[in-house]
Amino acid sequence: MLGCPTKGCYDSAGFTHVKLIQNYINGKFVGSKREFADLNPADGSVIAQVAEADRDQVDAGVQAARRALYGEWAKVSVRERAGLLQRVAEGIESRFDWFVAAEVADTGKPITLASRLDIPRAAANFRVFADLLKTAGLESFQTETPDGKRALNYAVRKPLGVVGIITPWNLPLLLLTWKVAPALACGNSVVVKPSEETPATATLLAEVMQQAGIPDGVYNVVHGFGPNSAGEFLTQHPDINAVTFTGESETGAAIMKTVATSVKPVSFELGGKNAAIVFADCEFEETVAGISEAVFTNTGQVCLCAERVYVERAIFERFVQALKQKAENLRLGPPLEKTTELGPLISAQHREKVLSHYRRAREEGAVTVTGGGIPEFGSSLDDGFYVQPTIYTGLKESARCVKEEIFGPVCHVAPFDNEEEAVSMSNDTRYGLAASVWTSNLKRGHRVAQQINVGITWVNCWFLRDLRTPFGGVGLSGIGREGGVHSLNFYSELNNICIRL
Ligand code: NAD
Ligand code: 6OD
Repeated sequence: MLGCPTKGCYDSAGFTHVKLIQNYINGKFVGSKREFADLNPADGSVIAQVAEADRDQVDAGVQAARRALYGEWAKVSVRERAGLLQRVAEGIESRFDWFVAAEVADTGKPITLASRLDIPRAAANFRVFADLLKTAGLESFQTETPDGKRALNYAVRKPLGVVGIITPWNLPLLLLTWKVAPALACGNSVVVKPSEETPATATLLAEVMQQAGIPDGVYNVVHGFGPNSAGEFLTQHPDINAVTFTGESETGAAIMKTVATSVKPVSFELGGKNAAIVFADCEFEETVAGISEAVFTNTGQVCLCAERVYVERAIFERFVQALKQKAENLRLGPPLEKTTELGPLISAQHREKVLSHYRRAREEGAVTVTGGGIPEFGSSLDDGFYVQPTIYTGLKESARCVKEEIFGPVCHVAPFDNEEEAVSMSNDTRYGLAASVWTSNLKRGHRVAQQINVGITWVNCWFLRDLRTPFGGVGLSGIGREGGVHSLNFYSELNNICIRL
């Protein structure tokens, strides 16, 4: 296993013993002068120590990535690159149980969720861009010149260079590979800074990269925090060519300021305060199940989760009671238990943030339909960061709990009287990531979906992804689109060539 420092940390039975998770620079695993603890959110125990990259190590990562751009990597043909990405996907699949165990230990998410969503999607991210790479075309125009002759314009793609990739803790490997795969597909080299809360799978991926034959320096991992740590050292670095970031809107704003002076391209996938609109003509049971999933998946820690649910008045009371039932039936428990549906929040600090929103909701006049506190287990899970799935009603649309992203297992349900009102309430936000519309009238589904100011609207479903489609947000929810050819466009420079014929 080439001495990977994460080897032995995780196996299919879960975490086995404490290890040091190291940085990965120029094809080597390296420690640092400073270390920090990686905690298991399910019981607060220490999983591993993590080497925090200092400024010199971030620089070493960037310089390794820069050298890689002009080395062996530059000579790899498109077909070979696609083959390498496929091998990375196979490498993830062949270590499936390790990746699942590492992700579960770091995040506390249920093993069933990591096995169904996070790790398969990570492999799929590499496959989709491997396939796209072989088929994506480019525009060309035959142009009439002023003197009646002709010219031919065509564009070619070039790598951007060294891409800095900074990712959050909620879907660690899924979101990291969503950016690494297209960046490598376009011939770039990358320095990734995974969340300090979830350092493991980015490091396991380094081992996969080595074994797949990705040249040294093409994929580098630096661990640490944001301000005055590896995240900021990376975004401040003069030799990176672009930054792609997923995380909070405020962090996106800070990164934008940092890179503004050197005018670097950015792609930002940021927060959301997503609406779900439920019409009285919806398939009732399917919709209740769909909304429960949209609110509570990953303990509400998905940027696409619905925190505002608008329900047509005719079915409002019945719907609230049915959703309450669903919430109360959700099984909170140990992440490795196959029957567990809801794990903890990521950290004590994040739980305090969510609980402060719960308190504020009550101060703002909310009616607590269910939840609102901390569950009791009578076991070591009481040292973990669990909260109850929670539903509120009765808040004004101007309440802070209706306006601000909470990022927990919680929603506010409000009634509406007509389509226009539902659209207007949904659009009354500074965010604009995702929405869902639930109706058996497809004409209305189209009509409403087209009026909502977001990057993606689902009709009678939620988080159903086709990786070729544009993904991103408007307003505070982000800048740019990734997915399919949109990713290729961000991760490459287009050079137009005009030939007078
Ligand atoms: P965060 O913004 O706190 O941290 C994300 C990453 O940025 C971490 O790696 C962190 O260390 C780093 N970072 C923090 N400050 C930095 C700085 N000044 N410079 C450079 N790097 C810095 O986000 P989080 O708490 O990890 O994740 C939750 C947030 O992410 C939520 O707001 C959620 O909505 C959002 N999110 C959005 C999407 C999307 O696709 N739109 C997906 C997942 C999560
Ligand atoms: O599915 C995706 O590609 C994606 N970026 C999902 C983001 C989820 C946010 O937590």
